[in-house]
Amino acid sequence: MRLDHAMRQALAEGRFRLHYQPQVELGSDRVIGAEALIRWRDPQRGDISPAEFIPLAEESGFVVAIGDWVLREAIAQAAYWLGRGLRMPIAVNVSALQFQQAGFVEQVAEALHEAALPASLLELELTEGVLLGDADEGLKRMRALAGLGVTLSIDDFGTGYSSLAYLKRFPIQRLKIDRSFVQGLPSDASDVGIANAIVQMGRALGLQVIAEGVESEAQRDFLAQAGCHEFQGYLYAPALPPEEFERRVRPRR
Ligand code: G
Ligand code: G
Ligand code: MN
Ligand code: NA
Repeated sequence: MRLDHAMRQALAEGRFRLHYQPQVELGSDRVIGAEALIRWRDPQRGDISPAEFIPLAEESGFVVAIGDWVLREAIAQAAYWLGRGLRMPIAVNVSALQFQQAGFVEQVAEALHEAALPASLLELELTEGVLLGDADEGLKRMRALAGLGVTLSIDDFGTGYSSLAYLKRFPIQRLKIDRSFVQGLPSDASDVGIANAIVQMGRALGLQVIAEGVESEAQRDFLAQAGCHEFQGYLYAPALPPEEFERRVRPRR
């Protein structure tokens, strides 16, 4: 069976899961949020990485259907946790194609409403590619989403096309430093320069800055002294099944 077909079947049969990677605050080590990352275990093929099937889904357009499911599932999880007294913002990856669908904003609003989830507990991670194409329409959508109270962030920041002018105009609250720039810290001079520049630019624009792919204390310490105070990466935890995430965040219950 072709992967594309298997993917459609997986969605229909409810085989996708979301795992949640902690986002941690400097100093307190408090978990301040979670990034939802899709997981797929196929009975025949075993685990299939989203790095493999998401690009394929983007090509075929099926990523829109997957993205709808991810959005609803993440919102349901945040609402479930909230009901259990755990107030945990969840960040969802939104592919450019999904963002550009007519009715995307309404869909987000409706999903939040149905789950009775405060919009402040949803973050949408956009890539710089979202801003390609119709930039005016994109800006309109971002403003409407921000107007709902949803947090918007730029994922994989530094790898795409966004100009500084865009950053100034767009209602973005957060930059996520791409892990490719974290990897070589603190020894690689280019990574040092890029990481410093992103943190300083973020601060100048009044944005939160979170570093992705933080694997070592040396990386974390460098980022901290550069002024970045939020981290995500294997140093803390990989993406975890929701029950395990909850146990880690709240050891006793
Ligand atoms: O979780 P992992 O590191 O294996 O993810 C690999 C890639 O797949 C990353 O680029 C990540 O952004 C992407 N990805 C994971 N989950 C989702 C999702 O729910 N939606 C989209 N569009 N991309 C995802
Ligand atoms: O593209 P995006 O930033 O959404 O992708 C997140 C991806 O990074 C996920 O596949 C996740 O599993 C992976 N990831 C998370 N933490 C680390 C880390 O510390 N090191 C590496 N190499 N990958 C990580
Ligand atoms: Mn992401
Ligand atoms: Na990234």
